[in-house]
Formats: sequence, C-alpha cells, structure tokens
Amino acid sequence: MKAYTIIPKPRSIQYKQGNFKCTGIPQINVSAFQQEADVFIKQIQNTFGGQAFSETTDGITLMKADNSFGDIHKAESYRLEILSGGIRLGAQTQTGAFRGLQTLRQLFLSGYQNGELSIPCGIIEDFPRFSWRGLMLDCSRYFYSVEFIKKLLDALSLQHISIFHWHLTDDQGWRLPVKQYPLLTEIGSRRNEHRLWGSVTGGFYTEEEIRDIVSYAAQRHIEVVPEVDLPGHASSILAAYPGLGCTGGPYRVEDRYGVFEDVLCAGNDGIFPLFEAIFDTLAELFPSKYVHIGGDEVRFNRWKECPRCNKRFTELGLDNYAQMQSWITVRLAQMLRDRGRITIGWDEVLENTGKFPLPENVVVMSWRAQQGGAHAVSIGRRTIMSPQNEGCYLDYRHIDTPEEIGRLGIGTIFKGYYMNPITPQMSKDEASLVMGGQANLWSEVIYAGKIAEYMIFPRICGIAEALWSDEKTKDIEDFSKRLAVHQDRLDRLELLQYRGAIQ
Ligand code: TNX
Repeated sequence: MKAYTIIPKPRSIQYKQGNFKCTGIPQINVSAFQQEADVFIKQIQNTFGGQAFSETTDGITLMKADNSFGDIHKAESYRLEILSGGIRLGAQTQTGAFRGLQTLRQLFLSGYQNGELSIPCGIIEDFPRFSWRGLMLDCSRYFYSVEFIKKLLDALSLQHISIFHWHLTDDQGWRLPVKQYPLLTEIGSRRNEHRLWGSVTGGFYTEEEIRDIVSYAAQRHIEVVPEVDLPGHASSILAAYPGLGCTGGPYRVEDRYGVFEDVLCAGNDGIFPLFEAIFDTLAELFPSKYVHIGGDEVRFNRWKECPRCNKRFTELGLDNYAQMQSWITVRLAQMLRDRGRITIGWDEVLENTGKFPLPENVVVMSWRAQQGGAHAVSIGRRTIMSPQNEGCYLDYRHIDTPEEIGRLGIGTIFKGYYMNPITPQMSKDEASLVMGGQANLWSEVIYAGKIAEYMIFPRICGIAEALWSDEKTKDIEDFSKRLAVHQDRLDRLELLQYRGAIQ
C-alpha cells in the first residue's frame, strides 16, 4: 500500500510513481539549517544506532528555499519531495526545516527495516493551522526528572508540538529556585509522601537544569512557557513563608490533592516583592515572551476573615472579595509587562473583573470547557483552548473502566482528535484571536515518567492533528489507520503507550 501515514496529517500530499530506496539511511547534504540537521541526525542515531547512516549515499538535500520551490511562505511551512532519485526538503525558516525533518523522521521510523529504507515517492507541502500546539506537564504533583522531560520533548517534536507549558509550582511542591527566597525550594519543594509510608519526596530544578531543558526544547523548535501558580495553589509558598498567608499558619506542603482554603494574603504587601523576585528569575531563565501566572481555583474564604484583607478591601472600595484576585492579576500582568513578557492565566482571570478589567494583552487559557475562551475572544482577548471536557485532559482515563489509571473523567483519543479550538459561534475576528490549544497532564496520580508516557501517548497525536491539520478533512477512520502505524514508530522511541479502544 502506498501511503505515508503521517501524524499530524500534512496539508497536501501528491503521490508519485515508485519508491525511494536506500541501503542504510541516506546522509544529508546540508546547504542550510545545519542545527536542525544535527538534531535530526542525533534522533536517528538514538533510535537506529550510529551505523544506520549509509556511508556512500547522501540522498537528502536540505535547503533554504523560496516560493519557486513550492508554496512555503507560511510560518513553519516546508516542502518535502521524495523521488526515486533522491529526497529534497526545502523551507524558508529554521522552524519549517525542523518540522519537515520530523515528517521525514516519521517516514524513516516506519520505512527502515533490516537495514533497508523504502519510502513511496511523493510530494508533501505542509503548514500548521495554529501556532500554539502545546503540552502542559505538572511537575509539582509529581517531580519528573530532567532526563524524562528531555525524552518527552524529543518525542513531542515528532508530532510538531510547539509549546511545552511547564507547570512548576503548586500546593504539592515548588520546583523553581528563586535566589532571594531560598526557602521556596529548601522547604517548599519537599512534602510527606503518604503513599510511600511516611517518607519525604520532592525536588526542584537547578538553574542549570532549567537552562538545559529550555535549550534542548529550543533545538527542537519547542518554546518552554513557565507557569507559577498565583495566588492560589500556593501551599508550598506558605509552608516556606507562613507570614504571606492570612492566618500565619502553620502550613505544610500539601500531601493531599484538592483545592485548599489557604492562599496568599491579598492584604499583605509582602507578596509583591515575592512576585517581583519570581518574575526576575523567570525573565532570566526563560526566553519565551509568555509567562503563565495560573490564577485557577482561588478560594476567597480566608480573605473574608483576614483583618489585613479587609483593610485592603475597604481601601480599594470593592464589592466582593473575589475582586481582590482581579486586582492581583492586574498587578502581576503589569510586572510582567515591565519585563517585556505577556501574561497567560487560566480562565478564572476573566471573573470578577468589574473593578479591575483584565488587561488587554493577557491571554486566557480556557480549561473549564470552551466557554472561557469564547468569552475571552468576545472581549478582544487572545485565547488558548484546553477544554477538560474535549479530550485535552490527559489525567482523565483513556476509557471508562476502573482498570485504567486516571481520575475525574474520561478523555478518549477520539475526543481529542475532534477537539476544535474554534467554536461554531465565533465570528471571523474572534476566531483570529484563538492561538491554538493544548493538552494538560496533571499528575496527582501520575507518579512515574512511564505512567506519564502512557497518559500522553497516543492521545497527544490526535490533539496534535486537531491543532495542525485542516479541520475540513477530519476522518477518524483514516486517522486510526495512520495511528496504528504511528504507534509502532512511538514504540521505537521506547514510549509506554495506551493501545486500547479509541472511542
Ligand atoms: C484543576 S485545570 C486544576 C488542577 C488539577 C486538575 C485536575 C486547572 C487550571 N486546575 O489543579 O490538577 O483540575 O484535573
């Protein structure tokens, strides 16, 4: 059968007569994009070993091309020509070249058997529907190793994932070193581990490790967007600096999951130097222009009972305590703006904004279905869709059986595949404010990298296709056939995968 079975499905494929054949994997003749070629070569060597490359044949030409080579003017575009005489890959940008190389990597992963490579001839022209094609990994509830994160990034790059949203802090652990606040990591990174009968667990990433991950991702044209969750989900901060809470504690780094009453005290001016120090750190370590401030699931009960918060409440002339969150959001967004960064917040940042409107440049990440994102674009804010009820929550079970790991809901491959970040109600202008979407892996019960792999793969493949490919050609039958071949490729990358029903 003559078919490429690429995921995400390319924009256009034109099959030609014959096959490209080679004993061993052909060398690349590089006239541009050396860095991208180097990563690709490493990837191939990691899978097939250094010997896999043919000693004689340089059958691949990688080149910087213009529109005379093909319709490749869009961001991340590439054109891949596979003809019996050789392979040519052209792009205008480094990112386009890298995406094209990943398509080629897919073809090699499935086309190289017993030392022989055979790929059907054809011409692929490709570009994405959305620029934001993300995966969020919660490294607070479970502390994933640097090695695991790199393995994951490398695997994600195969499906053209463009964003790694790194959830670095939460009630259950603080993973970011902040020089001026050493107790955040000294105390806030460790918690009691009931599951392991009373031992202590945790850790944090050093500055060097963070830089290493950022550059490893950048080499794969993946942008790392850090998240520091404020002002709720903050037990790890409070355990380290109890004075920043309303009651003064005692607090602990949480060893339960859930949503907790204790949040940062909105009446305590001490929270602002903390925010400044955190953002200075982020601005130094992360080149991304985006910083995620969390903002989800903030409880307001402590603020109601706190004298300092009540003083603030009166000074600000508020109608309700929830408005103090929007007051904080405005301050956070300004601090990030001062550092040349754009704020992202979970969709709660849209609420209680009567007195303190959401600043114009803040991006809303819609997780409680798509309503938040739809509302955001209706008021001219940009949005990223990650609806928990549309297959984007990878902590949900794959299918509805207690034998599957996961909690809170079901998110089938099918659902993620049919996710559409643009809702039927959106106008054209509103739709243009949708940056894309992402899958989130919350890790309350995902206590090993291997289990994370099982939750991510292959669901991320459906979501990657939903975010890259033309929505008009969606076809689950066709997708599931390609997925069967693609999962064998993922096996070669030694990823633990779910292999059951897809809907
Ligand atoms: C809600 S999604 C949360 C997380 C939990 C998740 C579990 C979001 C912004 N907040 O803190 O881990 O549900 O699915």
